[in-house]
Amino acid sequence: MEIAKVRSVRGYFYLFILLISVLMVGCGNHDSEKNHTPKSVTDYAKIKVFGEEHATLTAPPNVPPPVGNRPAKKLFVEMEIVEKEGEMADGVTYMYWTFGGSVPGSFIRTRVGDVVEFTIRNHPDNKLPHNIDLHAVTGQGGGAEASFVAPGQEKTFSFKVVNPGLFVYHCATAPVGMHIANGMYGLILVEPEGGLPPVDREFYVMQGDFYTEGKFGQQGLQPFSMQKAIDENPDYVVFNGNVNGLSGDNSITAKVGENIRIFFGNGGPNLVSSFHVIGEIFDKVYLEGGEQFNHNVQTTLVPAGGSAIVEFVADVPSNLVLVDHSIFRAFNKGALGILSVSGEENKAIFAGAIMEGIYQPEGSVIQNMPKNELEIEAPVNLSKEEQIIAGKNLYMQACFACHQPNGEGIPNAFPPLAKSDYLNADVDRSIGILLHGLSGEVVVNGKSYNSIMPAQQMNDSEIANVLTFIYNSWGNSGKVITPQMVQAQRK
Ligand code: HEC
Ligand SMILES: [Cu+2]
Repeated sequence: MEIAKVRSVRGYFYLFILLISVLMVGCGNHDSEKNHTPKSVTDYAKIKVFGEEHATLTAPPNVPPPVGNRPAKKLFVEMEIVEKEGEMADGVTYMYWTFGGSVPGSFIRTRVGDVVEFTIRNHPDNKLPHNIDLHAVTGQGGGAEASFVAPGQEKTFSFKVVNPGLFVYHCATAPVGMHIANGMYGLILVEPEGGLPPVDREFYVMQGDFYTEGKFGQQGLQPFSMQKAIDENPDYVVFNGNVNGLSGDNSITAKVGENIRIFFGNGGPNLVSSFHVIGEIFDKVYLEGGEQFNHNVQTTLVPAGGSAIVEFVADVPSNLVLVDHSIFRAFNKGALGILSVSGEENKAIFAGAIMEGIYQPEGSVIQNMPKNELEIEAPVNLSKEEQIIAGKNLYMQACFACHQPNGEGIPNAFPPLAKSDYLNADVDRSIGILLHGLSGEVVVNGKSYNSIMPAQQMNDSEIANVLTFIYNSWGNSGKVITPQMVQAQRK
């Protein structure tokens, strides 16, 4: 009797839902583009899979090819967790924990109804256990428990994606905040049936905040600061893992007239992003990475552990600047990226003088100029003596703190430049060290050093001068280094 009553109430409820759905289908199409009534999860769960496929994964800023019209499949995803040192900013390194070797981790592209068979491997050289919580997963911990894996182990777990959208994944091993803060996040896209509408270019960009013992720009390997993370006071707020992650050599490019789609995620761990592109307006934003979209948006709010898909046509040539519009993060903490758009001007849209070349943000701390920009200053033809004088000045600014005023270095920490067999053996190698920095083991005068020498922000003639000074001091070989020799190494 009780049960029968419940049943009939439930019956009315279903009838009601049905009625609502019919009404919504009837009048829901104000927008000319398809903004269809989402199917229910149970509907999507019923989608049958046809065949199998190995997923292509990509590192940022690239995304795998669209799913298009393919049916739902059994999709094999394989991902390796790698703990590795990488560059946070010029001269600053950080021990990143990564999904697939990059920050953000590998991009996974699926379609609704796919059954994903996910194999996660924890590299034997790693120090810690990890796991993965995918926001696209309906199930305990988003897969966290099922994927918990120790170094040198692998785990396979399986799930069906039943909600289309753009989802964050992240590590959820304790201390969770620390694993995310070290770079353990990425995006998984679940395309709707029939795929997203095609565009000309797609990019993968993710914001993250980082907490280091040293303040912004402090040189060398910077350890994670738990206290700053708890205080939510990051030193770095960046796109694609580091200050140069989306600028300089890592800038993205497009042509005028192209339709551009950015899959934007926010790994956090703490900050909410006010994602904005200086010089464009988003024609379309899939709010929070879901199925609803808005048009003509200037800035979209992306929560930590959330996403958005933004689309726009690059109408005029320019360097579009991607920022978190909490603007100190952009100009002082690294949240700045460049999308360089080339092509024909369109005076009807933008009649002002279009600045060609590199966007130079205020605040000189961010070095996002491409390296060859430093060569613009014409090399001055100095005599050997003039080079030595200029070089000594530079040495006393840039090198003596580590290598010491007399070039003797500091035992076990900084190798000597005085009578250095390593230095004298190879001029081009020395130039390369100033250009790119040096890490790993080196043996100088029979003693081994294993530390980090930061790359120097110097132009060609400065490098030539400082090296000529060193080669002509403290019993070294007396060689002269010219700006041309440096230029040759830069290329
Ligand atoms: C922050 C400290 C630091 C600064 C500043 C620094 N170096 Fe180094 N340098 C090192 C370390 C550490 C190594 C060894 C790197 C390794 O073991 O991997 C090194 C190695 C070298 C080497 C090769 C090893 C040798 O002794 O021949 C050269 C050459 C060199 N530095 C030149 C310079 C010059 C020139 C400058 C200034 C423009 C400079 N360094 C500034 C720390 C520094
Ligand atoms: Cu982890």
